[in-house]
Formats: sequence, structure tokens, C-alpha cells
Amino acid sequence: MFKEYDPLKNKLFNVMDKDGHIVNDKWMPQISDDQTLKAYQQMMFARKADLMTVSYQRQGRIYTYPPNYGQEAIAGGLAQELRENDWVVPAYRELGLWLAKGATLKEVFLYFMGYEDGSRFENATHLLPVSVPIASQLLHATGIGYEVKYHKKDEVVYTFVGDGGTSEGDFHEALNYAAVWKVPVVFVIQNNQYAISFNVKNQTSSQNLAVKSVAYGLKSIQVDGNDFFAMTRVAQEAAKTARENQEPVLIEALTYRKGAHTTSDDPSKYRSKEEEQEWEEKDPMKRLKGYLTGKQLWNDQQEEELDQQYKKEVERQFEEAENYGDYPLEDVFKYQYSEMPDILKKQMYAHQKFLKWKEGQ
Ligand SMILES: Cc1ncc(C[n+]2csc(CCOP(=O)(O)OP(=O)(O)O)c2C)c(N)n1
Repeated sequence: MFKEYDPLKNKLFNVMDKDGHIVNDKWMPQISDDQTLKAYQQMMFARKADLMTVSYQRQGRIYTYPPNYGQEAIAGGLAQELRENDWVVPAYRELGLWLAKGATLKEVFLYFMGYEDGSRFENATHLLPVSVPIASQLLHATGIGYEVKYHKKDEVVYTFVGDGGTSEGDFHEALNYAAVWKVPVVFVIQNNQYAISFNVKNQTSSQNLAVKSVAYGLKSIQVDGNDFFAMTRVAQEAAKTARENQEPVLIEALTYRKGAHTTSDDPSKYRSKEEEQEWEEKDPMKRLKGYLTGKQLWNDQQEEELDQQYKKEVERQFEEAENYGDYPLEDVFKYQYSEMPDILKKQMYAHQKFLKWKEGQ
């Protein structure tokens, strides 16, 4: 696969067209109808949760949120390969992966409500917290990959970055180190076309983002990230390369952020309705639904019923998060070191004093 879709050939890997027809049978992944349907339902849940979270933020009930709307097939496909002991080292736009790893929506809500407990996943193993400094997480992933290899563990590390993040030095350092030391890390670029308002066309002079792997000497592919089957197949090939050959892989998944960058952004200021419409036709949910309905595995009525169930479930978890209780002041300072250094203690006491003074005003 990596030879046939060598990024130097600038050839996009896809399996399914925009209506859900299989157009590249040779590379259709091994996946049962049941598993495909289950994946679709999980993607539906992620989308429902995502849209409702934006709405909660608009109601002033959550501070901020980076929407995943339109990017669901990337997590959907990768989740098919993800094992319990594999690692997910995310940026901040990987809702589907957090859920696939076993984080609860309530934990995700807590994070975006500002609670430190939103980074403490009760049931998710090997899931790192959100990383906001762009591309910094790639170095952490590479370090984890080195440890995994050193101790001969049967684990793969999946890490994520946006198109804008490929211009950070950390991206290049991580790829170089990973390729030199041959660590089992799968780097995923979620190329959603924009770094806030900055279009990917202005981000690089390279013919695509996957090709950046060539200089460092690791395998890579550019894949249609809105095609669930293409993502699933790429995930299978990448996991095999990482797990069995102990080699890193770079995946550039082409997608489109249908929502805003975060809830503080207004995309109508920098992109056209025509462009949004063009991508609407390639929507990942619509395409997979087309496939499932074409095979009579799913219909609108089932979708409506499940949508209602999911709505209730999202509401339930949101209410739990909303009633979580007071935010402990020391949490801001507590988690930076295993033992709090004096300089932080001083800051904490100063802040406590300030809050007391403010109360008295
Ligand atoms: C090191 C660093 N510089 C700048 C920022 C501010 N910032 C937050 S998101 C963002 C754009 C990131 O775009 P991209 O990597 O394409 O990811 P996306 O948000 O589209 O998923 C920037 C510049 C940051 N968080 N970290």
C-alpha cells in the first residue's frame, strides 16, 4: 500500500465514493457488516455529543470547545485497530478517539469546564490528556514509542496533529527521532484545511503533507479522511507496520472542519459558502450512511430513534458534569509537579489571599 500510494506520486487513497459506493475493491478492509454498523453508531454518538457541546457553550454552560464536526471518520477508522494497551497521545480535537479509548463524555465535559479531573480518565488506559501547545504532544508520543520498543511491549502509539502543526519544529524533530530509532508510532495529521483562519495552501510549499516523511525516512500515505473504509484500511496497514516491523508511519488524513476552530471563532470571516458546500457533499457520515442504507443495514427511522437515545445520554452526562461541585483552588497548582515546589506554593498562597480580599470587597 505504501508503495502504491507513495506520497511523491500525490495519489490520494480512497475506497468509497461520496455516495457510499465502493470504488477501490482491492483495498476494501476486512470488516464485517456488524462492525461497520457499530462504527457508524459510534461516529453518530461522537457527532451528536459534539454538536450538543457547541450548543451548551452557546448557552454559557461550558467555557470553550474545539468542534470535531466533519472529522468523525478519522477516529472511526482508527478505532477499529485500537487495542486496549495502545496509546493515544492527542492534541485537542480527538473526541472520537477519547471515547474509543474509554474516556467518558462526562470527563471530556469536565475538561472543558476547567476541572483538572477532566484529565484523569477513570477507565481509559494509555490515554494522555489534551495538549494545547501545538505539536508538543508528538515528542511525548515518540518518547513513549521509544519506551515501548525498549521494553519490547506489544503496543502501538497513535498521535495526532493538525495541518498547521506540521510547521512546528516539534513535528520535524518527532518524525526524525521516530524514524532514526524505529519506534512504533503512528503519526496522524488531521488535515482539516485550516489552522484557525489560515488555509493549508499557505501552510507549505510541499505537494502534500504526507510527503514530509520522505526526508526523515518513514512510510507515509495521504488518505481521504472522510472515507471510513479508507481510514480503516490505512489503520490496519499502519498498525501492522508499527507493531510487527517496529517502524513509524505518517498518515495525512484529508478532511474538513465543518464547525468553527473553537467556540470563539467565526469561520464565515475566512471561508466561502461554496467551499463549505463542496465539502458537505463529502461528509463522512453521509457517505457511510449511504453505504449502510444501500445494503439495507440501516434506515432513517432507526437513525431517528438512536439519535433521540443519544441526545438523552449526552444530556445525562452533561448534567453530571455540571453538578460536579466546586472547583478546588489548589487544583490549578497541584498537578504540575509530584511535589509542589516553593515557588508554586507561594503563588498559591498569594492567590488564596487575593480571593479572600476579593470576597471582602
Ligand atoms: C505552540 C502554539 N502556538 C500557537 C498556538 C495557538 N493556536 C491554537 S490552535 C492553532 C491552530 C492549529 O491549527 P492546526 O494545527 O491545523 O489544528 P486544528 O486546530 O485545525 O485541528 C494555533 C495557532 C498554540 N496553541 N500553540
